[in-house]
Amino acid sequence: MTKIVKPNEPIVEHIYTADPSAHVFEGKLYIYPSHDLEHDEPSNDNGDQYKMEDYHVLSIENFNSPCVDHGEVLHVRDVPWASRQMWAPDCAYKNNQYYLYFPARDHDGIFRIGVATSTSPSGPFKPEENYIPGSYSIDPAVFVDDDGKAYIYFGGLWGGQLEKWQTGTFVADAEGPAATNPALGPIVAELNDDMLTFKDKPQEISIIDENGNPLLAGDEDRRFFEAAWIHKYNGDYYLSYSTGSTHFIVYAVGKSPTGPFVYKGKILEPVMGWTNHHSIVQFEDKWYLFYHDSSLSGGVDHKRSVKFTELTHNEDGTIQTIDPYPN
Ligand code: FUB
Repeated sequence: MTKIVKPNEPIVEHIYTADPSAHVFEGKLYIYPSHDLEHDEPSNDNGDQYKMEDYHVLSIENFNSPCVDHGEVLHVRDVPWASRQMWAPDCAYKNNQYYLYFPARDHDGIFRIGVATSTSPSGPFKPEENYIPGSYSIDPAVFVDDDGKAYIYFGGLWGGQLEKWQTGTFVADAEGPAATNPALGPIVAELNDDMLTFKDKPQEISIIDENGNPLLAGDEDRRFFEAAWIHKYNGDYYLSYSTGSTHFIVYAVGKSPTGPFVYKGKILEPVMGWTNHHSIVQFEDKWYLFYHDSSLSGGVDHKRSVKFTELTHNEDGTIQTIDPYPN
C-alpha cells in the first residue's frame, strides 16, 4: 500500500533524495530534490561522494496523500555542457513554462548553473545547450517576486567552489577569507524575462549582524556556507541558508530581495548526516520546512531522504527553531 506522508519521516523510501526545493504549482506541492546515488565510496571535503546523475520530481496533493515520484525528468547524459554531479536544483514558473535550474560540473570540472524547460511542473525538462552565461558555483534557488521580477541566488563553499571566484575568475587553489575577515555571502542576479540569462552581473549579498557589521568568516555558527533560499513573509524577504561546518539552517531578514540581510537566528538544528539543506513554502494557510537527513541509510552522508515539518513565524516575524527529532 502507498504510504501517506507524515512530518519528520522520509516522503519517499524507494530512492534517496536530498536538497528539496518545494513550490506550490497548479494547486499541489512539487518537490525538486537531488537524487542521491547508492555507492559505498568514502566522503571527502570536496563532496566527491555526491555523484548524482539525474533528477526526479516528487509531488504531494495534500498532507493526507502519498508522495508521487514522477520519475527521471533530466539526466546528465542529455546536458551537452555538463559532465557530472547534478547537485541541488530548483524550479520556477513564468511565461507559462517551468524552468528547472541545476548545478553541475562542466567539462573542465567547474561548477556552472544550467536551465531546462518544460510545460509541466512534473517535467520532463529539456536542457539548454549551454549553462547560464556568467554562472558559477552551486545551489541555485529562484524567487519570483510579486512584481514578476525573478532573482536567482546561488553559491556554496568548499566542493561548491564559491571561494575560487573571489577575483571574478576561477582560481583553482584560492582559499576562503581569513577568519577575521567578512565571510563570503551568497550571490544574487536578477534574471531577464527569458529566465535563461542574467540581467546584470551577479553580486554578492551582504549578511550583517544586529549592529550592521558583516558576519565574519570565522563565525561558523552564523556565516553563509551553501543552500540559499528566499521566502517573503509580511512584505519582508527572508534569506535562509546552511552554515555547513556547524550544520545549522539559519536566517536573515531584509527589505529588498538583494539585501542587505540582518542575521536573526536558527531555523533548524543539525540533522543526521553532514549536510543540511532546506526550502520554505506556504501551502494553503500554513508554512512548511522541507529538509533532508540520512536516517534512512543509517547516517551515510550521501544517502539522504527528504522530510518536511511545519514552520512557525512568531508575531514579531521571527521563526521558531525546529528540532528535527522532536520525539
Ligand atoms: O547534494 C549535494 C550538495 O550537498 C548540495 O548542493 C549542498 O547544498 C549539500 O546539500
